[in-house]
Amino acid sequence: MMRLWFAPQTCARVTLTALEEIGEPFETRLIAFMAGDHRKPEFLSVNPAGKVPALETAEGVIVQNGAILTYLAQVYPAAGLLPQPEDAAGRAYMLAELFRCSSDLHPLVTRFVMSSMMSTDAADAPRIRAKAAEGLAMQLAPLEHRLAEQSWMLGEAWSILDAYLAWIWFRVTAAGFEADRYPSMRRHYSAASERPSARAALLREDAANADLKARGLFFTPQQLTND
Ligand SMILES: N[C@@H](CCC(=O)N[C@@H](CS)C(=O)NCC(=O)O)C(=O)O
Repeated sequence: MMRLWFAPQTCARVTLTALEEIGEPFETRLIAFMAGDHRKPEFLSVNPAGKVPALETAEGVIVQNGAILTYLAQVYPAAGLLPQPEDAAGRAYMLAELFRCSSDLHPLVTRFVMSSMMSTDAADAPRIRAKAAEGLAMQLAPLEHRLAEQSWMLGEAWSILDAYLAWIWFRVTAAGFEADRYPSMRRHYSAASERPSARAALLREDAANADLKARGLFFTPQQLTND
């Protein structure tokens, strides 16, 4: 059985949603950041980079959301996580959308949400946050435009990229990013959150949050910002 190492509210939500969409049984292991689990030997032996998500499979540990999602999409094609074009250009187009989430948007999310952790000088935080907001606005504008024309990231069919974008939107809006200027992103977020796999993933996060709360290790997205 696959085992996902995850933490609630993090980008591991995307992999969690993918596993729920597949519908095969899987185990989860909670990483409590506030307890420093991500720097402890048990987790570092799974992912030496100390980051979630990490997915243990029969074929070994797979890390990086982008790699995990392409792996799951190929191993479980019936789940329809990602299109599987056979031509090089079609595949490149699909991967570009995946990398847009993992390589362009996610680093901006981190800088926007946790700007005080991006410099040794706390006084830099407002500038880092403002610059990240600028980058987010630039990256989200074409997506807003696209989602005004079509239901999902890749057209009229849902893909796991929609769960990725929904997580990005959740993270930045919880940290105060201006949402009103993006009506199509808001519509997309609501639709993506209604998906049964997204609801199931959130239920797992709720259970993890209850565990963290009981241990005094819970934090809200807002507590991680500079606000
Ligand atoms: N590029 C990685 C990023 C993973 C990542 O940064 N995960 C965060 C949570 S959203 C994390 O585990 N941070 C802890 C750390 O960097 O120490 C991926 O897409 O999987």
